[in-house]
Amino acid sequence: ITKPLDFHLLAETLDVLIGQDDDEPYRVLIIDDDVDLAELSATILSQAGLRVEVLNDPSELLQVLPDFNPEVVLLDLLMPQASGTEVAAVIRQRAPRDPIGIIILSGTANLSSRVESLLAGSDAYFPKPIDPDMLIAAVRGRARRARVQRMAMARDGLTGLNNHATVKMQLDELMALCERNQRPLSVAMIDVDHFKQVNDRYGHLVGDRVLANLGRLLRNGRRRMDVVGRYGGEEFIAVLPDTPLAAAQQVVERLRLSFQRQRNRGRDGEFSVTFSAGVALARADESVDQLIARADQALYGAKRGGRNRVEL
Ligand code: GH3
Ligand code: MG
Ligand code: MG
Ligand code: MG
Repeated sequence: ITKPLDFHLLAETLDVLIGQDDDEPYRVLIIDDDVDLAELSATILSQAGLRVEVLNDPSELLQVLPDFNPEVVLLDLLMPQASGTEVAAVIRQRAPRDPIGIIILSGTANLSSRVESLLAGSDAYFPKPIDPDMLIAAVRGRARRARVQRMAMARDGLTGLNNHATVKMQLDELMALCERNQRPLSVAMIDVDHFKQVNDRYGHLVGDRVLANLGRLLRNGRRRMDVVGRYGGEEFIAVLPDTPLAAAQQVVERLRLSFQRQRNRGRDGEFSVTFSAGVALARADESVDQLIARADQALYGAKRGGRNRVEL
């Protein structure tokens, strides 16, 4: 006889596997015109450790959604301003790829409006009143899924680094933060040297492994505050907050040396690969794109100057 599955342990193991710290509570947005029922659900869910915000008027949805960024929206079906079905449709339309969970609760709805709410893109329907444990399980299950999927979508599949869209968003935020606090912020654009030759000589799978190794090196070699991402094919970006230009150059120089020292196995023996990098310091009132363009210019200088070097 096999032991029954310990679901609690399983859930914990899953969190460890995806590297998720449960310090950050799941966020739930409750939208219900019935103030008392909304408060009841809010109390149940906050006592279960979730972070809850309540809207009694769905027309405020678009003000709250971007800032609160919930993993789950819990919707009442019948509301005077807009039905839960309409709200669900709006949420799906504004971000079709977002795995945000939408759960509908209703006491009085007829079958066709329940069916419609599911067709509009909600994930589940529960009649009110819902058992508190069921509510917690439904919300937490959806929230975990949404968070895991969001994390997977923010990453690059080959290297596990933040992808282009994520890292640009993070750069935007960090630039604003450093400017507010009058701290320097530097950016490095990193481009693997003669990478086409690596693919041509050793094949794309070996090339992939080189990129994955560089991704690991950047992730492990970065300081705690630094953000590294895969900008495109064989191009990477490092965002170094609170770092003046000279210090940034040192950090990237250190990474360049460790990458150069890595041995890669090809079909006719070992080989090493290098990268070039351009570093730029953010200026006040500069846009993300302007800063990246200046780091790119520095990178171009490094390529022209003979590659395997870091230029400002
Ligand atoms: P340079 O030193 O001037 O940067 O030369 P390069 O050969 O690195 O530059 P180029 O832009 O000519 O070639 C980049 C190559 O990177 C071409 C492309 O096939 C390869 N590449 C981009 N993404 C991947 C990937 O995910 N895996 C592999 N194996 N190759 C990739
Ligand atoms: Mg209602
Ligand atoms: Mg390139
Ligand atoms: Mg290249």
